[in-house]
Formats: sequence, C-alpha cells, structure tokens
Amino acid sequence: MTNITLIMGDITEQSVDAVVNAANSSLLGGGGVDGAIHRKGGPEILAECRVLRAAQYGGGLPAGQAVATTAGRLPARWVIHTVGPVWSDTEDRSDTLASCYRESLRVADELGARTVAFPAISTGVYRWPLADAARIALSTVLAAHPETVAEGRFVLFGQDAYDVFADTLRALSAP
Ligand code: AR6
Repeated sequence: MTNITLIMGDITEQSVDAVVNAANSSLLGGGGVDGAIHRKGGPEILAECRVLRAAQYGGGLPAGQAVATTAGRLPARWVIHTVGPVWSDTEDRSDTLASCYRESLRVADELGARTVAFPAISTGVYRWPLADAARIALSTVLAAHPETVAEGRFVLFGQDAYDVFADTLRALSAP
C-alpha cells in the first residue's frame, strides 16, 4: 500500500517525482490546477501535450485515463495529466473518478516515480462534492499496490478541503 500524506498548499510547489494534473480532454490547458501547472511549468509541458494530441490522442484524452509529460520548470520530473469526470446529478461517474487515481498511479509506476502529488480531481471547475470526491480518491489510493510509488501526497487547496480529506482518511483508516 502507498503511504498517504495530506498537506495544505499549492501543488505546483511540491518537490516530488510526479505531479498529477486535473486536466481536460484537450490536454491544451485550462484554469485551476491545470492553469497553475502550465503557468509555472512553462511552455515545454504544452509542447509535449501538443505532440500527444498529434499522435495517439488525436481525439483528446478520455476521462479516467492518464498520460505523462515533462514537468518543465516545476520542481518535479513528470506531470501526469488525467481527466476527471464532470459531476452529474443524474449519472454515477464514480468509477471514472476512481480510474483517474488508479491510472495516474499506474503511469507513475511505469515511470519509476516514488513520490506522487495529487490534487482533489474534479472538485473545482468540474463541481464534484468534496466529501464524496475525498472518499473515492483516498479509498482508491489506499487500495492500490504500486511497485515504485511509496508516497501519495494529496495537496489540498485551503483549510476546508484539507479538513474534509483528513476526516475522510481517519474514517477510512479506522480499524
Ligand atoms: N494546488 C492545489 N490544488 C488546487 C490548485 C493548486 N494550485 N488550484 C486549484 N486547486 P480544478 P477540476 C484545487 O478546477 O475540477 C481546468 O480548467 C481546487 O480548489 O483545478 O478537475 C481544466 O482544464 C479544487 O479543489 O480541476 C479542466 O477544464 C481542485 O484543485 C477543469 O478545470 C480541482 O479543481 C478540471 O476541473
């Protein structure tokens, strides 16, 4: 099992092997985490994303999948881009959200990453309720058995998100 740590902060400031990006299917940037990663990481990341779009992801990266690029100027080696599902009141998309974490860990393992920083995928622009997103995120990473990844670090943006993740982790870890 991966060791899970929670911190409050900005994901672009994490010194880790891989930073997970809450991207969109275009892979060409956006707001939130995605905007911050491209702004701080610089144009090298977008250049690799464009190559991916021109090659195997001509139709875009489907929700629930993950793909890696350089981390450019971020204090990390790779950015792993994944596309969360947009929250729906009428359709249960939990499996797709869980898949984002599973696939990101699989890619991290392939790269040989030891430390991986995750944002709370889908809880911003994509409107997924935080407590439910925390349950899916933490239970998925707790259940994973990656070979090289030793730390999954959730980087929460603000006290509210941190508290929800901390309460959820406590509840999931209780005997
Ligand atoms: N560090 C850590 N967490 C952050 C940061 C940061 N620098 N900035 C925001 N958050 P979002 P999504 C939190 O919207 O919901 C983009 O336009 C934020 O408070 O980044 O998956 C993409 O291009 C929230 O809790 O991702 C897509 O179009 C969480 O990160 C779309 O948004 C995720 O918010 C993806 O939406």
